[in-house]
Amino acid sequence: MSTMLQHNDSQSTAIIGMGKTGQAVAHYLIDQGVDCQAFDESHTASTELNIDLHLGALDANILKQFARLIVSPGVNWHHPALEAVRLADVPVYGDLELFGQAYQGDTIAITGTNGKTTTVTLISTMLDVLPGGIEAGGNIGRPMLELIDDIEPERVVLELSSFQIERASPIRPKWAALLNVQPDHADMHHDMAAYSAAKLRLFSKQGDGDKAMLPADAEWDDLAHDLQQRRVFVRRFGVGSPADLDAGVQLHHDGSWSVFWHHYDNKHNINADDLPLRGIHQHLNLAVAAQAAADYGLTASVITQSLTSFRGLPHRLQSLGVVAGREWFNDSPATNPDAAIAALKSFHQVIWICGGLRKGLDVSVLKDAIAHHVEYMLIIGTDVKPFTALAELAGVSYKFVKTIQQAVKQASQIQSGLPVLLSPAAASQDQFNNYAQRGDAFMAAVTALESEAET
Ligand code: UMA
Repeated sequence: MSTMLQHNDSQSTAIIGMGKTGQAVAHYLIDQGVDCQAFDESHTASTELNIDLHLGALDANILKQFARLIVSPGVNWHHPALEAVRLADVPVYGDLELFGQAYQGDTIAITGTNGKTTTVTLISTMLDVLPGGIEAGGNIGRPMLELIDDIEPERVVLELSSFQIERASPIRPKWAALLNVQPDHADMHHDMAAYSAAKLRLFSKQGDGDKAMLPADAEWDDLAHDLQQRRVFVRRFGVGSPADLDAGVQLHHDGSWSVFWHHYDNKHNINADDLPLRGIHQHLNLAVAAQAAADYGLTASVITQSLTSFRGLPHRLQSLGVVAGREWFNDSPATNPDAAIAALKSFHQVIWICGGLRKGLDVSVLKDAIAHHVEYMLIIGTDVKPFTALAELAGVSYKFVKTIQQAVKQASQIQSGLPVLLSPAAASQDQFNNYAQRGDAFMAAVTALESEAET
């Protein structure tokens, strides 16, 4: 393979991975007149851009000839070829590095294990009413470099995964939130500490006048203190009282709850019954988004109107309605145990469809949620043993059904007529390309039941 590199070109760039990120990086660099070539380990990768694309295993000796590498978030940061390139002192980054260097506007950044997309979507919907509007990008599905392709927007809201944050020099968001840090991606990060550290880099450049939103849990107190020393305005959110917290969910004595946020000294709240979205975990995301909107000057009535009309995102604890005498819920993006626990807690009792690719995570943490909220477990996927062991640990009846279609069929025949929840607690890639395809397959199987009933 000929690399045809100009060794004296200080910007010559190898783009690693040609999915959405790689394509956007290539597009951006070509526009900048930068000499770049693309590499992808899959033999089926392709591009319509005018760029050399090399397929197959990454070869460190070739990559070392470039002045820098820009690596997609899905490529393991500790890939042996990347480690070898680093040893040769060639800088290795992700797309956030390029974004951080280029973008001069106002950045709102949201990270956390679960709830990022809902929060970012709502913030971008609400702040779009501001003069200059807002653009959303990052892990949400629109590569961040696409946001500054033609004209630079006045403000952006970025959904940032730990993979994106760890691959760049820290940026300085004006408003940044950490939603939660729960076990996930144990297969990609060396340990929880590394995963957590990646997320915390989001705050490391913040300074005077910036705002940081952190969970109320004591484990974030040191970070909050450190940020306050740097004159960052720190907000805390969680389940608790508006007297103690800036935003969150307040539980009332009668078992109901409300979502609250602050605008200067004024507290505002909405009764949870008035919100189309279910579950305290989703309502915490709404509270964070409401606080961001209030901090950007939106009035309580505009925020209330947005929260009460926000029906949520496809696949995220999405009700598919009543079919075959029971309600069906698609929560396919729940690719880790904590996301599934949050979903299970949104119900009194459910029939639970779970399983998939466990990513090395400990599913036994689901035991209590299952014991309290699950009548019957239907297990799909290839990583079966941890889930059957979990059912036995929680004392819940279960069946291994392998496919999502069989799970839906079985669930429709369970006498209790309880709601059926797909919230797998595992990734989808053992049977599907991604969680969206898994959710689509679930919805199609439920729709097929409906058609069967009609014929
Ligand atoms: N590839 C390799 N070697 C590898 C792995 C992948 O060559 O070891 C190649 C693949 O063959 C493929 C390309 O890299 O051609 C895919 O790159 P990618 O996995 O980074 O995917 P993108 O299409 O660039 O999408 C990425 C994010 N994907 C991941 O982080 C896994 C998308 O987040 C994001 O929306 C997009 O950039 C735009 O910013 C998705 C995601 O699953 C939603 N994120 C994870 C999550 O939310 O849990 C973090």
